[in-house]
Amino acid sequence: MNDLNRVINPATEEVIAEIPMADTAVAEAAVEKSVIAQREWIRMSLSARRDALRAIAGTVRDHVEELALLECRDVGKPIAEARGEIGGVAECFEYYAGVVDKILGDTIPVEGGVDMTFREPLGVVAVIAPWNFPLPIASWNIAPALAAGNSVVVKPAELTPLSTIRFGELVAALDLPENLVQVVTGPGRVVGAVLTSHPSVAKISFTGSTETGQAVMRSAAGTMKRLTLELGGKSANIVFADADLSRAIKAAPGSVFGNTGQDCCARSRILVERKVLDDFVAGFIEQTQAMTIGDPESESTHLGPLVSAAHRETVSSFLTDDVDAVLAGNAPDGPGFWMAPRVVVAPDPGSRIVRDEIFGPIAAIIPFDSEEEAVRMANDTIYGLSGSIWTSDVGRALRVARAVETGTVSVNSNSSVRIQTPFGGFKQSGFGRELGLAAIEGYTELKNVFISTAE
Ligand code: TXE
Repeated sequence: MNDLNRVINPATEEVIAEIPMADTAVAEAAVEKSVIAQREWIRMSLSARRDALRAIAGTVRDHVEELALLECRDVGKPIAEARGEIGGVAECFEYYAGVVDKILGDTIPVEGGVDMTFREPLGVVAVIAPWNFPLPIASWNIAPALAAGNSVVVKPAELTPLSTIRFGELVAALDLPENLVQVVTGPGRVVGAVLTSHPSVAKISFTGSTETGQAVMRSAAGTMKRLTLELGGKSANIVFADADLSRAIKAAPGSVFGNTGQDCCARSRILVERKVLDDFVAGFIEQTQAMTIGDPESESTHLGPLVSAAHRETVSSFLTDDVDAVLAGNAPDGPGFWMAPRVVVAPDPGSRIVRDEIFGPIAAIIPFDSEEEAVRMANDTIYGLSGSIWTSDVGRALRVARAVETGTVSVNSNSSVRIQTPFGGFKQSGFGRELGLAAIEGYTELKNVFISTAE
């Protein structure tokens, strides 16, 4: 181990922990230990592996408050949301405990024998996690990886390692193969570089920026690693004039400002049919102003600070003098990396606000005149992660849902993620799918076995 990483509470700017940063040798040793752990794991019975995943879920449930408070202080996330998200981590392990003995193959009709397929584990999986939903996103990858018979090395983001470190300690205290799940803290350019190039790592599950995802792909190419990449987004929330407008308005602020906008599924482009634009804008600003911004440890807080001073600077860089932004709330003065929500109506279609992932509390509301134009605008982005359609016309809902180039889309809802359903991107939002049974494909190799029945 080398330097210490000073972890800061973004709501107070206080140092809340000092974490050792792994160097190359520590990261390599973790991979080697993971190889041994995987061999032991895969020799265990199906029922023992199922029970192990249940035990992980159980220990997370027993420590929900502690893990939620760590997440709240580390990310600046409102405690009520953090609690719900940690509950989701337990559910994720419960779900994949049920999957352990349901990883099926096919029997395929062929001449001269019997042909069948098996889904074999990959070996060591490295999970490189982001700072916006630290333990939830790590769990979406750890749980299916384990269920499919792999071992895992997790690298949390430098800014927010605390919940993942504690999770690692809780898992280590269970009666599981030693080093089955290891947490290695450290910088992406050091630990990440080892994990993405080490010949004994079979797969990388990465969540982060599109630029870093490209670097991960390049590094992983040398040893042909399997990849799941969940990258940026610029999702559209399309509101047609025939929608239940009050429901659409009520739901919209949370879908872009939730987690203070630091959400890859943030609906940061709200496309509104021009006929209802004025009503929508007025209602949206009113609902946003009703959100409580402040102490993340208060149960009534809706929005906390941004994760770091540097990130607030990046987000603020979108608010140039030529941007006509409506301030829709009051943030505390500081200490803390606060930023009140901003709403920009009808921005220039070529502007950074419309094209780039902001990852902060800035929403663009953009008018459209026809269904065709709405679809064209929704697809006019390099990203394709999530999105929503608000309409009372079922035919239109299905037409537009099929036409938008995005991995997940909701109708009359702004939700994106369910443990049972596949989640992942089109285009430069990445590839591979997390969650649901689909995730198992990403953690297994498909093996074909032919047995001759010739006499
Ligand atoms: O992300 P990075 P950053 C987007 C969002 C945000 C921007 C920058 O727009 O403003 O990315 O955030 C590790 N090899 N998202 O700089 O760099 C790093 O240590 C291997 C969207 O924090 O992508 C961390 O664990 N790993 C997003 C993880 O990658 C490397 C969530 C993510 O960091 C590495 C987060 C390397 N060379 C940011 N360099 C989403 N999809 O939800 C860094 N890392």
